Amino acid sequence: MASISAQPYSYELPLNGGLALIIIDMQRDFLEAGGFGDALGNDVTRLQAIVPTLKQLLKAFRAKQLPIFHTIECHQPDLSDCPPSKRNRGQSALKIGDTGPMGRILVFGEPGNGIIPELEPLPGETVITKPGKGAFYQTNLEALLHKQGITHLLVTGVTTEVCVQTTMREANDRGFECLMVEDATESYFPEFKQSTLAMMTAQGGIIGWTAPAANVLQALEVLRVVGC
Ligand code: C5J
Repeated sequence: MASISAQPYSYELPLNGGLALIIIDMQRDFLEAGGFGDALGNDVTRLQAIVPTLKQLLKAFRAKQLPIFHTIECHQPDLSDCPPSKRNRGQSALKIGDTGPMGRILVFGEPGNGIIPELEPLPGETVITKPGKGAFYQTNLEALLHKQGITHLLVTGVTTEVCVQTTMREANDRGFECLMVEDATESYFPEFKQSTLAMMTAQGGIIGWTAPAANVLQALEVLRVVGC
């Protein structure tokens, strides 16, 4: 085992290829003006801060040919997978399915729904399209992880307290050992990010671990040295 220095205590990495990186919803809809996050009244520029860190993690995982999963929050063009409760929630001028400056809000295939160009998935990386906040809801993510023998997940992306937290809780309930990378996740609300990190690790890591990307990258380097 190799260890990541983490909260609330060291996170042991498997040496048998059981580790994956999951990047949640790094989409134009959440990071750019004119998308879903903006329509809800958020300062979307805050989320840009984690892009360089995610690029570093992607580079390290790609170099070691470790599995990478990207997710996209999206709905079918006919909105058949979008419950009215989700579409009607809030009082924004633009709702899911309405046409904004980047195409229809949160609809699969629209320009605004894609992953930002800096983090574009490469061939061979898995892209999970999900209609909910959690990446396990109405997707084949769990089956794919089991099929690839993945037991440990490094969880990143946006937004910390919504889709990232929901996914980590879902993964934890399914028996995956999860670590949220502190500076590879961001929220429109800094206080919600901090609270989420604290909630994950409270009570001896009731949901999992957290650590900065530097600690993760250092541990991945050791993995290379021991030949994994
Ligand atoms: C939200 C997400 N916030 N990716 N989605 O609606 O966190």
